[in-house]
Amino acid sequence: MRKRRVFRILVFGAVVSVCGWMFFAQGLEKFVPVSVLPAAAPTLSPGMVDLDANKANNCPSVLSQSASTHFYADIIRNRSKHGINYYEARHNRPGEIQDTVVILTPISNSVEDLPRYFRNLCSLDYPHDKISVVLGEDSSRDGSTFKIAQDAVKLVEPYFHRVEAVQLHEEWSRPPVSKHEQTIQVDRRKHMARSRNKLLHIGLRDEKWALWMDVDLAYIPPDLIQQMISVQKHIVVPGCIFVNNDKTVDVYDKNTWQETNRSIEFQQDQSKKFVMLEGYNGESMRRYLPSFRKDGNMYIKLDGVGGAALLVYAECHKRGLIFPPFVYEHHIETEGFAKIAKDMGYEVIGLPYLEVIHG
Ligand SMILES: Nc1nc2c(ncn2[C@@H]2O[C@H](COP(=O)(O)OP(=O)(O)O)[C@@H](O)[C@H]2O)c(=O)[nH]1
Ligand SMILES: [Mg+2]
Repeated sequence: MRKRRVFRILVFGAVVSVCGWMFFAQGLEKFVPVSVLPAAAPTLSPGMVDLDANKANNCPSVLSQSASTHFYADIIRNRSKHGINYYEARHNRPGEIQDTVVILTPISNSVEDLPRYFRNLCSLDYPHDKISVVLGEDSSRDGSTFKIAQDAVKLVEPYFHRVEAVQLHEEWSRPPVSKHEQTIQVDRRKHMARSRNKLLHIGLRDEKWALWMDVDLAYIPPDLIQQMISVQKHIVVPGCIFVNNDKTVDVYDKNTWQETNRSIEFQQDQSKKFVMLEGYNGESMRRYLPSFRKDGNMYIKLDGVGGAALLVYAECHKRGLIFPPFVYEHHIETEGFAKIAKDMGYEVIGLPYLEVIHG
C-alpha cells in the first residue's frame, strides 16, 4: 500500500517535470511576448551617447575616437533628444544584458573603411568579451583588403572574444560602372547574398545573436547592441542615415521599409521573376524606417530590411533563414531575407529612434 503511494507520487512528479520542461522549452522558442514591452511611448530621455562609457572595455589607443566620431555623435544626440531612447525606456542597466553576439561583416575593397570600422567596434560599451567579430572578404581589386583585415585582426584580437578574417572565395567581377547603377543591382545583390550566406556558415558558432554590420558605417551608437537585444525580437533593425555637409540628414538605407497597400497591389500584377528594387524609378511606394519617427512608436513592423546593421536571433539562421540569391516574393538578398523571415513566422522589427550613420 505504502509502496504504491510512493510510486504514485513519483509518477506524478515525473509528469509535472516533463510538462514544466515542455512549457519552458516552448517559452524559449517563442521568445518574450510583445506584451512585456511597454505599450505606450515612454517619456522622452536625454541623449544616449556617452563616448567615455567604454573605459572598461579598453582597446588599443590607435583606435580611440576621432574628431568625426564626436561630430556624428552630436548629430545623433540632437536627433535622440526629441525621440525615444529605447534602451533606457526598457530600464536595462549597463551590463545587464550579457548575451553572446557575433558581428558578421562582408568586406571588399575596404582598406579605407577598416580603421574606422574597428574604431566603431571599440566604441561599443557592450561587454567586449561577449563579442566575436568575423570579416568575410571576396572580390577585392585593391590586392590588400584581406591583408589589412588580417593585420587589424591581430591588433584587436586581445580586446574581444574572437576576431577573425576569412576569405569567402566567392569572386564577382563588377562591371566598370557605379555600384548603384540600376542595371547591375540584381547581379550585385545576388552576389552579396551568396557572400553573406558563406560568411554566416563560416562565422556563426554558438553565439545567441548575429549582428550584420557593414564595414563603411561612419558612426554607431556605443549602446547599439544592448538597445537592439533589449527589444527581444527575432530580427531588429535601426535606421541608417546619411549626413550631408550642411548637417542635414537623408535616408541612406532604402531596403528597410514597410509595405503599403499600393506596393502590395503593384507586386500582385508582376511576373514571378520580377525583382522590385528600391531607390530607383521615382518616389517609393513603401515607407522607409526613418519616416516613422514622427509617429512616436518605439518600434514598428517591417517587411524589408537592409544589412548595414541587422540583428538576428541566431536560432533563426540555424533553422534555415538565409539571404536568398534567388528571387523570393520579388526580392533578393536582405529584402528577400525579411520576406523569408516573415514566412517562417519570425517578427521583423525596426527601431525608428535608434540610428547608425553611413559613411
Ligand atoms: N564579401 C564581399 N563584401 C562586399 C562586396 N561588395 C560590398 N561588400 C561589403 O558589403 C557591405 C555593403 O556593401 P556596400 O557596397 O557598402 O553597399 P551599400 O552601401 O549598401 O550600397 C560593405 O561592408 C561592403 O564592404 C563583395 O563583393 N564581397
Ligand atoms: Mg555601404
